[in-house]
Amino acid sequence: QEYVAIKMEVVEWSPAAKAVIEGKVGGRTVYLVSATLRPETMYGQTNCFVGPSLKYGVFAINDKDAFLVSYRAARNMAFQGLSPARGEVVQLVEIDGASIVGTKVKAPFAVIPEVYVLPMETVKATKGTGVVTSVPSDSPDDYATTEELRKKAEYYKVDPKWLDFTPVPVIKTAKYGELTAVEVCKELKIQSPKDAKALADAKEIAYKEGFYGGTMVIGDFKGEPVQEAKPKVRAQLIERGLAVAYAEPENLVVSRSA
Ligand code: ZZB
Repeated sequence: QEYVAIKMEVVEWSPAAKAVIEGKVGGRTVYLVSATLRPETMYGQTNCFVGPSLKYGVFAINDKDAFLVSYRAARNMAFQGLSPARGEVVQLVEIDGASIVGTKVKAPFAVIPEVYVLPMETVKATKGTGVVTSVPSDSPDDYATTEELRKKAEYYKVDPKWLDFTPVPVIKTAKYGELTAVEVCKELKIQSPKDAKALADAKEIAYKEGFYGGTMVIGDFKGEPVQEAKPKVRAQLIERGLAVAYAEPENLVVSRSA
């Protein structure tokens, strides 16, 4: 699968992240980088997620930029032109996910221009970059997790002001309207991010409805079918330097032998 890696520039570190990172990045601009298959939903980003118990690193991409991602993603990136030298991983500092929570980042193309990093216990270390951009209007996982955090902010150690948003309409579907993920979560009676089976079903339904039956309600391609808008939004993000293409290992093997 070829992902789009969204570059979310750090605006303000959480105090814990600042203590770990300050003075360690050689003056580079640091981006939290999330892997997505749904670039057309970026208008509706409301926050960003990291796994609180996962390890991350800040990796030099060149003299100017550094990416905060999992080590595994940095190693893959080093074979895709995203490191100082091919195959070379340059880790500037290591940091755990819990420390990153509360950091404020820019959200490219989003109606909410700056968003906070929140914890998501179901982030997989083995997929993408380990950083996930959150679109509760169209991603059932994101909706279920942000609702859970609202209910138990203290337990999850999040400041309620980091959750001061509502889902932003991006795509209209005939069956579910403008907030597909919210409606699908209601239909399947999803109560928590731990309802793994129901969430997997919800994700599949939301993907299918959005991709095959969805129309954009926002952005430069408003009114166009999602299938047509998706590659155009992807291209815009990359052209404007707000994102880069990122492939996972299976694809790398194919492209190297090709
Ligand atoms: C924004 C977005 C908007 C996403 C949406 C989905 C949806 P897949 O198909 O299983 O590969 N993701 C990326 N990395 C991780 C990770 N390490 N752990 C958990 N989730 C991760 O899923 C790819 C999607 O899973 C990515 O696309 C990302 O969330 C998330 F409206 O980015 B997505 C119906 C889904 N809608």
